[in-house]
Amino acid sequence: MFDAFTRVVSQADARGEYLSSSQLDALSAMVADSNKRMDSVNRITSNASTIVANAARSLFAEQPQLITPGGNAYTSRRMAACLRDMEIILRYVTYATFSGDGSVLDDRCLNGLRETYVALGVPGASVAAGVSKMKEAALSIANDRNGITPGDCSALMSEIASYFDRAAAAVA
Ligand code: PEB
Repeated sequence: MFDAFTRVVSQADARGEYLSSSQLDALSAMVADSNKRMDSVNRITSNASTIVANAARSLFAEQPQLITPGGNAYTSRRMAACLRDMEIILRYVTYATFSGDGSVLDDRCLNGLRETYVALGVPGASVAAGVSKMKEAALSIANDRNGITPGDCSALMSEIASYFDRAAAAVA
C-alpha cells in the first residue's frame, strides 16, 4: 500500500536514484493543494450514507429485476449486503483520495472482487452501474462551489473520478 510519497520513493529506490526535481515539484504541488483534498474527503465521508442510498435507489429503479424474486438484491439479507458493498467501495475511494494513490483501493478492495462476484452470482455490471452513480453524486458534493473558497479543483476531481472508474472497471 502506497501513498503519493511512498510510491515515488519506492520507484526512485528501485532505480537507486535520488528523487528528481519533477517528482519533488509534483509532490510539492500536491501539498500546496492539500486543503482541497482534505475538504473533498471530508465532504464525501460526511455524506456517505446519502451517496450510497441515492445511488442504490437509482440503480434499483433502473434495474428492478435486481429486487424481484430471483434478483441478486432480493431479500433483505442480500439488499443489506449490496448496500454494504457499495459503502465499502466508497470508503476505499475516500482512502485512495486521501492518500493520492489508488493502491489501497486495489490491494484491499478490488483485488479478487470480480472473482468473488462471479462465485456469488452477483452481476458485476450492476455493481459497476451503482459505482458510477456514486461517482456522480460524490463529485457533485465534492465540487459544490457553495461554502468554500473557490479555486480550481479540476485535477483533483478527475483524480477522484479515476478511482471510481477503476472500481467500476474492476467488476464490470
Ligand atoms: C465483497 N460481497 C459479498 C460477499 C463478499 C462481498 C465477500 C460475500 C459474503 C457476504 O455476503 O457478506 N466484502 C465485499 C467487499 C469487500 C469485502 C467489496 C472489500 C473489502 O470484504 N447485489 C446486487 C447489486 C450489488 C450486490 C448489483 C451494488 O444485486 C451485492 C450491490 N454482494 C452483493 C450481494 C451479496 C454480496 C456479497 C447481494 C450477497 C450475495 C449472496 O449471498 O447471495
